[in-house]
Amino acid sequence: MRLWWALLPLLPTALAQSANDTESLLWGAYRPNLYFGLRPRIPQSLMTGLLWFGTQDYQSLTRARHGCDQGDGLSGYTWTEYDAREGGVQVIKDPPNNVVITTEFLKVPGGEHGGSWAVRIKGEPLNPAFPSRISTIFYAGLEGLGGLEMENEENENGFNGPVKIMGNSPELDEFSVSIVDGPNNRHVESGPFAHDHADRIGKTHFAGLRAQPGTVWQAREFILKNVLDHARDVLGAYPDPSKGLPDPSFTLQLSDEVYSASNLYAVQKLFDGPFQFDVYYESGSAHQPLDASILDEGVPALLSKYNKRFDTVFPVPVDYPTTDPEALKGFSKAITSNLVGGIGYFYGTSIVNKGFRYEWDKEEDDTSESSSDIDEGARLTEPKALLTATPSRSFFPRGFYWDEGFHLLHIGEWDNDLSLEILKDWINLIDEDGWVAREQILGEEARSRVPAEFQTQVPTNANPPTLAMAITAFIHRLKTSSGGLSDADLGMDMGMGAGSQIPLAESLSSHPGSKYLTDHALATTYLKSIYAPLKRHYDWFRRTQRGQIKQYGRKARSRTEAYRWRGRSQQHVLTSGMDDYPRGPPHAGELHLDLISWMAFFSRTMREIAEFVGEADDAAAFEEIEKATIGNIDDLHWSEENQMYCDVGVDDDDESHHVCHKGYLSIFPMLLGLLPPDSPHLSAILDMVRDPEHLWSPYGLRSLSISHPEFGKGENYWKGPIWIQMNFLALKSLYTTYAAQEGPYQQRARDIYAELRRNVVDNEYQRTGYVWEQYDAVTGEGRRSHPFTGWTSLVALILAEKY
Ligand code: 6A9
Repeated sequence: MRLWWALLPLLPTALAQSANDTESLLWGAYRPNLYFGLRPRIPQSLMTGLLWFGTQDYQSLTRARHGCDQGDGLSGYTWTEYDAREGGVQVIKDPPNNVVITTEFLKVPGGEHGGSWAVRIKGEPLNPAFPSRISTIFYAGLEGLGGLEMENEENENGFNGPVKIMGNSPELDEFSVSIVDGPNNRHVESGPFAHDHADRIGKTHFAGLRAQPGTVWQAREFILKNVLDHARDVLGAYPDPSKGLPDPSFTLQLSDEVYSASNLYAVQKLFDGPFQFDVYYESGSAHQPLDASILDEGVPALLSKYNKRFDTVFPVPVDYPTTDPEALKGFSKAITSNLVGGIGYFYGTSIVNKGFRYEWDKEEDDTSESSSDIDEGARLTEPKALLTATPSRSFFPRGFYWDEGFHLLHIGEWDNDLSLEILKDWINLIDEDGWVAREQILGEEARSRVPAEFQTQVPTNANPPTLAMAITAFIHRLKTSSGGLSDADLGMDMGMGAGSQIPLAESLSSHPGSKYLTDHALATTYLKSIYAPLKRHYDWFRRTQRGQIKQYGRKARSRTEAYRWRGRSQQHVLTSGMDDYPRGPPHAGELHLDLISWMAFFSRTMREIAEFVGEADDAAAFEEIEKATIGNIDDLHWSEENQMYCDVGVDDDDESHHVCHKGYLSIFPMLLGLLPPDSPHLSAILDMVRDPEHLWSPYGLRSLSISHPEFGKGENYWKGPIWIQMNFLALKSLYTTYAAQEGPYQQRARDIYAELRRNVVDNEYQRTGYVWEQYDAVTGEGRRSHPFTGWTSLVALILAEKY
């Protein structure tokens, strides 16, 4: 009895922990546009970041590294391990400055405000035969309410001791940030680059700056200006960036000044050779002072735990043909870690133009502006918050709607509850009409990376509803984890070797991101909470992207289910996601095969979720629509003459006809698993897929047939190049449906699956260092943006056969 009373105060905590463990997700490398930047998931709060530059000349200062930029010439920046709740390790190789920098990030739970964390930043010469003289600047800036204060006194000549910044904010409460040198940083007195003013090297300088509200993200500019102003004070003039250092004893450094009411503190260290320093963020309520031992012990523990779990969740199959399974695992780990380490938290306004319509998108009573008025109706929205993965840290460090559904398939396997947190944020973006903007460019920092002409989003424009895939995947995980469905029911038991089934109970119990898979009531509550907005979103698609059924409709079994992407231009259908894929000329009467396929898939997901949350009537209605839509795919889009699925176009005489371009579009009903395994059209699709004269290449399926007259022409974005996420869809539908279920083409589907999987994995794997946005349709070489660890990371799922 006594014991029971003693435990009572603990109860609320225990209960709170049964909900999604959002505390462990408060902090993260949520500034993926930076090489290294931590922030919490709080709109206005503490922003931290790392800058570095070589001290050999002034040019190196102007090329100070901060935001990920292909122009920096780094040979790689890769999270080798990253777990959103625990931390990770990133390796950054910077040949121009002859340094490899490692960032080790460790979360330390405790207290009531999202815990503490520790970071170790290490540098080593890439080539020890050459000098490596680096200056690092770590900063912490506070947005919003609260304050920051430096504990140290100003010190003109620099010093060696630790630096401590005290702070508080409404959400984080009391905290401190300390920056502490490692034990072996080289003091220049003993090194080969010793010189008169050795006291400046190996020592610490700092500055306290004032950043106006909403500008802390520009820390790099403010900090470099302070360094240059200091140089001007010492030299009598701003240094000439085209020249080397005027005096070898002179080092570029911060001013060692602290302005009153500073909200941005920068702490600089100057190193010669290998270095190491730690940053400790201590949450006051945790009452746990941090020191080097937390990293000394915590990082190896984190790595060993990560590696063990990786083997369970994404095992490299023992029978996968490779000479170097360890390297293959390292690759799979890195792409998974970079996808998760590429998750960002964004907050701010975006630009929306409600008035814009193309001519062919105008309804009869439409009074909206014409295309020439595009800018007039552009307005800033209310600020919104979004936790999301990002396609590319250097090129596209922001949220993209249809990319995210793919990201969540991968993230959800590693950390189910994290994928639900992200999904929830996207669901929260659904507006009262049911619309979500394709590209989420939230706030000034995000906008600074996007040319003005690409910033405006239009509320009549859609993008493939891939969030439906994430919801379906969650429901399937739920069913498998609670034993409700057998593997065979889910089409996973194919006897294809590998044997990659998760020992689910084992991997679930060991990770905090599995609460929603083990607690059925929690899962149901979650699905109920997203059901209404999701339905609004679905209704928006059906209402606003509806197509007209004309002549072709004579044989259509449904009069309603036909679809057309709005917002296309003459040459592009950006809304479809396949920007320059060939289509017919724009017309109010055209019908798009990919969109009707997505709508069939979305209807299926709506049915699944409605069943799960007990909305039986809705489920029946969705099922009707799903059937009608799948029926209309055949009735409206199958061309008997061409033996393929096609768009529908309208010619000058107002006659409908099929618009057929062999490529990803033509195989959509198969990609999304909509065709039954005994469909008479499956054989033609598989033929096209497997034909080297069309889609088949030794590196994956091409977006457009190599025999198509437009293959490789123009921008050549979706006119041939190989996209991994589309190959993933093909592999997924083959594995779970066409190769798994009995049918006339089962064996052929199996053969194609096995070959395609190897082609995709082996091509990727040979390109060490970076993964790319797409791959050349003829040579398989990486093309366009890199690193691109958004949906290209799906290779890890393909390798482990986690579909
Ligand atoms: C242009 C230029 C610094 C294009 O991965 C994101 C999207 C995909 O959703 C889409 O299917 N990518 C694909 O066709 C990249 C889109 C980039 C648009 C922004 C601004 C800024 O350059």
